[in-house]
Amino acid sequence: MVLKGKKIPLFIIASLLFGVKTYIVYRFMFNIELDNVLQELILLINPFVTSIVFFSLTIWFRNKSWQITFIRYAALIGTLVIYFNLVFYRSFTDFLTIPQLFQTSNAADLGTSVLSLVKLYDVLFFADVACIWYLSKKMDIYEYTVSYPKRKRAFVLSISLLLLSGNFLLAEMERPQLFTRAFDREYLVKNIGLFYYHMYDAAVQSKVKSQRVLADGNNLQEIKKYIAEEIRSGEQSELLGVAKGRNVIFISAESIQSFVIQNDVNGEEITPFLNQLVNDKDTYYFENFYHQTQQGKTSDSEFLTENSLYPSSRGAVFFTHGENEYHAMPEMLKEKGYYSAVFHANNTSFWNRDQIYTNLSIDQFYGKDAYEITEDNSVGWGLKDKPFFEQSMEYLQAMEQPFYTKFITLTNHFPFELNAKDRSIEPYDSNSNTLNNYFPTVRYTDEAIEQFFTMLKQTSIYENSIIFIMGDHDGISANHNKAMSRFLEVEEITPYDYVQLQRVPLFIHIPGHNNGKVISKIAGQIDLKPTILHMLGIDTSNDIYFGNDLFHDDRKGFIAFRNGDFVSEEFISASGICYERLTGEVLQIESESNQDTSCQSIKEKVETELAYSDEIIYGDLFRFIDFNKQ
Ligand code: GP9
Ligand code: MN
Repeated sequence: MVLKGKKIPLFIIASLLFGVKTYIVYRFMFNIELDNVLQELILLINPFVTSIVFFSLTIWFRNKSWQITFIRYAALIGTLVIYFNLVFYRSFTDFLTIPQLFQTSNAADLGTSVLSLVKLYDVLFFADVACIWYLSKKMDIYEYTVSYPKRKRAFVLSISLLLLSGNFLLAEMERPQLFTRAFDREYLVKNIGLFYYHMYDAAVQSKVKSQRVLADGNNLQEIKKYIAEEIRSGEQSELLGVAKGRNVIFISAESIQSFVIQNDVNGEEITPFLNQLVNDKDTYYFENFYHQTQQGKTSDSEFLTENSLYPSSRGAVFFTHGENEYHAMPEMLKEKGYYSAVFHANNTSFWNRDQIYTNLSIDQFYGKDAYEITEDNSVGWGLKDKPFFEQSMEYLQAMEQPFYTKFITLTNHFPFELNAKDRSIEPYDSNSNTLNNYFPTVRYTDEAIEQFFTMLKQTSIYENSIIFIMGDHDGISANHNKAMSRFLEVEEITPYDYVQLQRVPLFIHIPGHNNGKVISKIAGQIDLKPTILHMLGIDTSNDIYFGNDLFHDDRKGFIAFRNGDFVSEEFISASGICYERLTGEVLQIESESNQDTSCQSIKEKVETELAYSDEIIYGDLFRFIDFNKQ
């Protein structure tokens, strides 16, 4: 390539190619929300600024073949970083974090899921890399290398750093305190690009690691004071002791979202059994119950439920802080004579469960090896839910009572595979196979839960138990918004709709109770620990947790999401927009005004609360407390 008689240096050609590619990925393959021209501009310049900064490092090599090797590998590694993020994004609508790279024990189990995320046209991603490698072998590439004098090298470096500062300055203008309030990875990637986001993530990682070493128990007083004043003041459960001495059967229903409840597809009911429970006299159904999970998905929902602490904003807390001291529900129940067990027909090391369950004081984990798994009785991720419950019954019947048990279903997991003979309803018809196939697997799980109830009723366990059914997290990510808007018959999925789609069902079934109803108050996974313990009549006054008893009116009034968004009785705050919760009306857009908004005061509480929970976990602060001696 020649411009005005001069050859354009290879590092500039590589920067341009890589910049264009990165921009295309940011703009068209990641679903990044752009609200104004400044955001568009930042997203456009960032890929080129980043490429120039990295590829121009090559001029510091005096040896020309090193220059070429550097450019080749920089292009290859850079492309792999983008590509891995893209594959991850297709499933989770999120970006990779360092802790996730170390969750290797999960990787082996992800087989079919990952394959369905890789597309044939992905080879195009590597086109510029192949080009650079090919050219550098075939043509006389040395003519395209440079040997600048020192002053010129310093000049190029200053220019690239100046460009970078310009990018960061614009980012800071667009999003003040971007780095200090960085709950939201999309904001980071949008403003500083994927590569600086990864560097930032690495810096956060080392900070988190040092926090445990430096922690002492001093901050616990402040945290306890916050909990006493803001969360628990005057807490008095209406249903205190309603299930005293009973067994607990907790069903964690994989990927079931509330939008399927009392809804139909192709004219067929999706969840006939759960719908029946909505109106059942022994059942409380929470229609505005939100999952609060992040990158740790099912494991985050378990963490929230057992501890009433928030999961990590990056990675899965089950992995990153699996060795911490906890004061989890199974431990508190053990003190009251309960035996605890988890049933889940997957590898026991998935999500590091085998390790953290011991720390949570769970007595027994019936994993994959406890089940008879054949080709015929499995699909997708493994043992189908119906044989899973059938085979679990034997263990359950032999268990000493009272027990606390958790059943984690699996069939309704992405990519929602199901053999035709197990299908009771047909898939939906839209441009998203994920959404289409979701409905038959949801129905399958609904039937499996119904059969489980039937089996329980044939034993004396049923009458002596309290049964919880909870959706662990969403199953349909924002990548399927288009198909989802078609199904829900709305024009588009706004940030408000997206938050509302994070509702998952919560049923509390108390055989013989006769006072059940549908409850519309907002609720979340953080609330389960105090709710369950109080229903069993167990005192929690010495405990440290961030949720509220769901059968108590004077609650703290908001459900916080890990990215700093929240839902309150009145408002929903999402993507910098404050909405009225019941109508979805936009009340204020954060970037357009600095005035105090109705959402603002709650937002501050949300951030304080998330920070306190992080402090406990990162500092492993419970090691400084003897909960029995307070
Ligand atoms: C894995 C199962 C699914 O054991 O719990 O995990 P998810 O991908 O939903 O977090
Ligand atoms: Mn799950």
